[in-house]
Amino acid sequence: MFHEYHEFILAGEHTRLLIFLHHSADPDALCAAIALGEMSNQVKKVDYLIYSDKLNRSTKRILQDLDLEIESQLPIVDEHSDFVVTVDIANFSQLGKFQSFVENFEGSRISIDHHHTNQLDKIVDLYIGDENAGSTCMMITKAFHALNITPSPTISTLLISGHMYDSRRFLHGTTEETFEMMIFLIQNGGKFIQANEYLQNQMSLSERIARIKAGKRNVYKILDKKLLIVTSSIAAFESSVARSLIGTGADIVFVVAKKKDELRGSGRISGIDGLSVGDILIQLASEFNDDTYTATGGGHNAAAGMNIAPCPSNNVINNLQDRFIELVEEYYYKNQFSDSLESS
Ligand SMILES: [Mn+2]
Repeated sequence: MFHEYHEFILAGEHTRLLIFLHHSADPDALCAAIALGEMSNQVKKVDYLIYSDKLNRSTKRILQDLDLEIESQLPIVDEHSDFVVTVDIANFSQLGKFQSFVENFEGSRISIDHHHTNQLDKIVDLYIGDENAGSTCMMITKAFHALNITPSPTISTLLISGHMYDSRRFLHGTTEETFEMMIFLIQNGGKFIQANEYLQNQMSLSERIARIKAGKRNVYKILDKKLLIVTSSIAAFESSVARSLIGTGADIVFVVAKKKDELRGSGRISGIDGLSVGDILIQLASEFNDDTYTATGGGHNAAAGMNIAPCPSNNVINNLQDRFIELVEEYYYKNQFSDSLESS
């Protein structure tokens, strides 16, 4: 998979790599980007810069510990010597303030991603996707392994950390091969304890308050006498609130947060066979995408997000949440029906 990337670098026209992360970049995105930069530099002297519109807390801690900084302003670019790679990104709207730069960049663009659906695959010059990898860090680990390139101890630790983050400490996207790759990283000096420490977060007071406040705005519906669908809205920490609702016992949740220029939605699902919250949010976004709003959605079966810009009125937000519940029902019964057809 990464052989094409390897050949692309070796072809030698490009000397600088501009790596873009999704907004509020998480450890999977950041660690994969640093590792990709170092790998590219080992293949052939290629400088690299990493860009992100904001970082999450674990990501900031990693950068602090390594004494690294990432870019928040765009450089002057030369489209002959620079090339762009987006990492852990399924669509341009996830780029935040760098969206229009990447959209309009006329040089070579590459996308490396592990999401279930990626809307850049037909747009970029080279798309490297692996939805079974569990994390972008695991994709990069496999690339080091397949290309016979040795990751440094620091890079190995970062790759362990990024995979642990995205897999929720080996709960999702984890197979026997994951542990083989973990052993590969540990043999190259990766430190498991350090990797785990990067991810230890004390929730801030405001995050805990967001979780408590969301309770007041929860709407729930029981489906098929056994599944609990919950929607909620909050000012911030929508993905944390969504996770906490799953922890509380919801089966499928959708939490929205109103921002100045957009609405951000976060969906989570807990173990309902054949139901993908990523598919549901893609469908939901497509229905709210019109002359007034730009809506995009996507992600994984178990966790996904959506954005609508500009931020819609409360009325439209209510419709959106109602429609989410309807779509869950539609997808759920469609699955039930196709199951019974298969078994008959
Ligand atoms: Mn990821």
